[in-house]
Amino acid sequence: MRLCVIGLGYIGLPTAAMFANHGFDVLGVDVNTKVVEALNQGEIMIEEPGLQGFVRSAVDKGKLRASTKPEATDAFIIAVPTPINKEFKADLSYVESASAAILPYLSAGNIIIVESTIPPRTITDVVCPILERSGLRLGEDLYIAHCPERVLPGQILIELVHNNRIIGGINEISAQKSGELYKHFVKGEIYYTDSTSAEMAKLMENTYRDVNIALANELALISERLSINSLEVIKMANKHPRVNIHLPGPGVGGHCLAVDPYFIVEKAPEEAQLIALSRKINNHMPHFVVDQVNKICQMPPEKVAVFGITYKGNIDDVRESPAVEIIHLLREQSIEVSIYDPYVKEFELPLKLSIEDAVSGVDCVLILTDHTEFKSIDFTKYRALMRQKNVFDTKNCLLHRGDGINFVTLGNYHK
Ligand code: SAJ
Repeated sequence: MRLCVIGLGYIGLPTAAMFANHGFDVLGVDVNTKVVEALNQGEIMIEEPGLQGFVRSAVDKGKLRASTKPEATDAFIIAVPTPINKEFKADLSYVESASAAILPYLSAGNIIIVESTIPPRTITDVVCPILERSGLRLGEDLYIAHCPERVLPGQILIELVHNNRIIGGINEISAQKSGELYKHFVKGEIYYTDSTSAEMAKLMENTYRDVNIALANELALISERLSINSLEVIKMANKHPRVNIHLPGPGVGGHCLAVDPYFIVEKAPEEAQLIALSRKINNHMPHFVVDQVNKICQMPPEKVAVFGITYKGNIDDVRESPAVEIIHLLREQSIEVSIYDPYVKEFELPLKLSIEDAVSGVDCVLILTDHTEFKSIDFTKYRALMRQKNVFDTKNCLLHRGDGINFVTLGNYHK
């Protein structure tokens, strides 16, 4: 079976390789010629465990190739980005142009699946009207479905196979036909629904997590006021069989949790009050962190070492990372920032290449990401290099907390 995957990013590329390694003839399409050229050589331009070898094996078998233009195939999967614009509304231009780009190649019997995260009603109100221009009958000649991706960066290849999938068709046959495709590799359950329910379910998954984290972050703020250890409180509360409070931190980052809730707010601003407030609470955390840095230091801080700038641990992705905002806020206060993140190759500011270099002369070490290798750092070893001996761990990840350093953990203000 022939398949065309539009968009070769964090979702499209692993999905294309997955189908190709399961016997499909896959054409990956991307507007970025560098991505296309690299893929045709078996090379990838994103970091994801196991992906390089997986892609190479599909390319070597002749099952996966790339182009800047689609071709006529049996099925099309759209996996392009849906960023947020300045008005906090979904920018659907990539979904629209991908839908329009496949029009000349469509024929009766084709399956069209949108995996991109989209606001509710996008399939019916935006994608279907574009596909109607093909002259083919939707739901009869063309089978259309939304099948949201749900994989966690860092374990995409495992989750693609083992996660449950939701398939929302514009009618039952569309959902069934789309499900047949995924059955080739999905080991989790496949659940069928309508396209709008699938769109909203995907958004609610990430919104649930964002709202839950906002609750944890609010608790961290309360715990500072009341001198409580909120981390201990969460641990204890979660011993209840029906409670699962998430963890506080320096803010919520990434292109999913920090973005998707706005797609709901955009569509129902009057009603989506809790969702909007949660975004506000999480967006406030970088300010709280910077205030804390000022409080922790015995003398006004002049230099701070930031450890970790990615939006979460063990990845190279800095999109929407709270660390970027925190660095910006520190610099606004004329505090010099030295940055250390072994996962990041390029950033808008220079990166330090060693721990010694990063902590030299600083008033506070600020841990913003829980990369595994940070956990075992013993900062007491670097004590002499620091001007003021403060370490602020916003991820509660450090294992060594020896003497001679003032260790503070975000959320633990128990006195
Ligand atoms: N975070 C906290 N406290 C927590 C958990 C996370 O502050 O207790 C922060 C992280 O540090 C990070 C942010 O939240 O900054 C998001 O991280 P994440 O691990 O929760 O999620 P993502 O954005 O990497 O991936 C999410 C996943 N969604 C859910 O778990 C419901 C993933 O399955 C989705 O496929 C992905 O969004 C997506 O593409 O939508």
